[in-house]
Amino acid sequence: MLTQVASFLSRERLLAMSYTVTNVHAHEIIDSRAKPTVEVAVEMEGVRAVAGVPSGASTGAREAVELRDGDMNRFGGAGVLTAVSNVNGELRDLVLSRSWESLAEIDRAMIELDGTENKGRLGANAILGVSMAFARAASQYDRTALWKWLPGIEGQPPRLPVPCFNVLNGGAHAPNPLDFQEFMISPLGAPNFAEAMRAGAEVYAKLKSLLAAGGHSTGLGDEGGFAPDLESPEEVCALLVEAITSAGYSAGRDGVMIALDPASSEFYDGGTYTVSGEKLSSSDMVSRYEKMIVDYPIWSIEDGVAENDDEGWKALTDAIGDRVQLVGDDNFCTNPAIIKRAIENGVANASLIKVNQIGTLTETIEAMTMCHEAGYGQMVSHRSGETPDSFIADLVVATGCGQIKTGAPARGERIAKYNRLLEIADAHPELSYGLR
Ligand code: 2PG
Ligand code: MG
Repeated sequence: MLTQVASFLSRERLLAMSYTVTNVHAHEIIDSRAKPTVEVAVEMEGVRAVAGVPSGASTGAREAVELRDGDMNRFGGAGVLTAVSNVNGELRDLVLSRSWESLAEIDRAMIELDGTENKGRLGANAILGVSMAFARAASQYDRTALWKWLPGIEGQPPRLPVPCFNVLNGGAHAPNPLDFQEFMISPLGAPNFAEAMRAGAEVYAKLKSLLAAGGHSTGLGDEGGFAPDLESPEEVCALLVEAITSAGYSAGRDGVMIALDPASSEFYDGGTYTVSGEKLSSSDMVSRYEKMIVDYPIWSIEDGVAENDDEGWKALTDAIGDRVQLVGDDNFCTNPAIIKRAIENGVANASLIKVNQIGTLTETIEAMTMCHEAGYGQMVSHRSGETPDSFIADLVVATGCGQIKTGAPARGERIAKYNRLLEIADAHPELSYGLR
């Protein structure tokens, strides 16, 4: 097919004028937690591309619907054969019915076909699989790297992100007594992405030996971080500082800092937070974070308070929003309409970005664009249930938001993303590294 020269920001791209899909096929695969998920293949003339759909454990109530079969005779009800047959039936019919000029066009058509607010009829896991596999197939058809092909964000040119390595797991991701879900290390001061990876891996190794020396388990949680029998978040932060400094890095902005995702909706009930057995009010939580950010080199806190604790979110933002990044995940659900209201109300100052929370790439990029325009940060994220698909590595570079979290620097489904970033970094030394 003839191509046209299209210019997008600083990128010169040779893109097809339209894409004709010759086949779409989905089937059930197994994710990193032994749960079924959807894999979709999209074919265009001479090209076949596959995408795997991720799945969360600590999910926000307003996430787009992940269709599960509920047939207790298969995978305890977690099968995804309905979503698979929605791809192989209605979605395939739609995709093959015409040619598509853009990702946005095919995404909009799928949203319309679904016809619900939350993709509850066809399933976000069905729709997202097609969206991702279409983008990857189209990029291959255009012989363009996926990150160059994906729509970008005006004013946020492509960039290599700071990786936030989840080195110590708790909450819904590990069977230990730790209530906070994620303790991440971010090499903010690294000179480039490869050195950031090295810092992450070296601190991870140090942490392992410190845990072992302290008689703790070095078994892993769902995201590849260690899951020792520790209870206190402060104790973990102190341990991380020790791992960072004994690995030879400074525990600060010029070296490696700490990012937290307490995922506090998981330990919030009836207006009370329970942390290591202690009952805390919303304002107790705010005071606790105020102290933690003074005592430890913490630069980012995600879901510090619960998704429906609106007053807590406002109080937390007012108290420390000028000093640390406050990331909305369970409360925002990568949903442009929800994020818009939060921006208007001055809640948080950044959003987590998970493609399956909203269910299409187009809406994901819309949410990111909205954040960018409001001066909100964006952290692209994996899910705790993952596949070896490295799609989000290309997405984070394309959108230039400067931050990603995709687990520990260990386990295949996590390093698939980090290694893809290393590949892009190696091939494109002209790309800048770091936070925006
Ligand atoms: C989170 C995520 C990813 P889950 O809370 O940010 O780390 O966990 O995929 O279980 O929602
Ligand atoms: Mg989270």
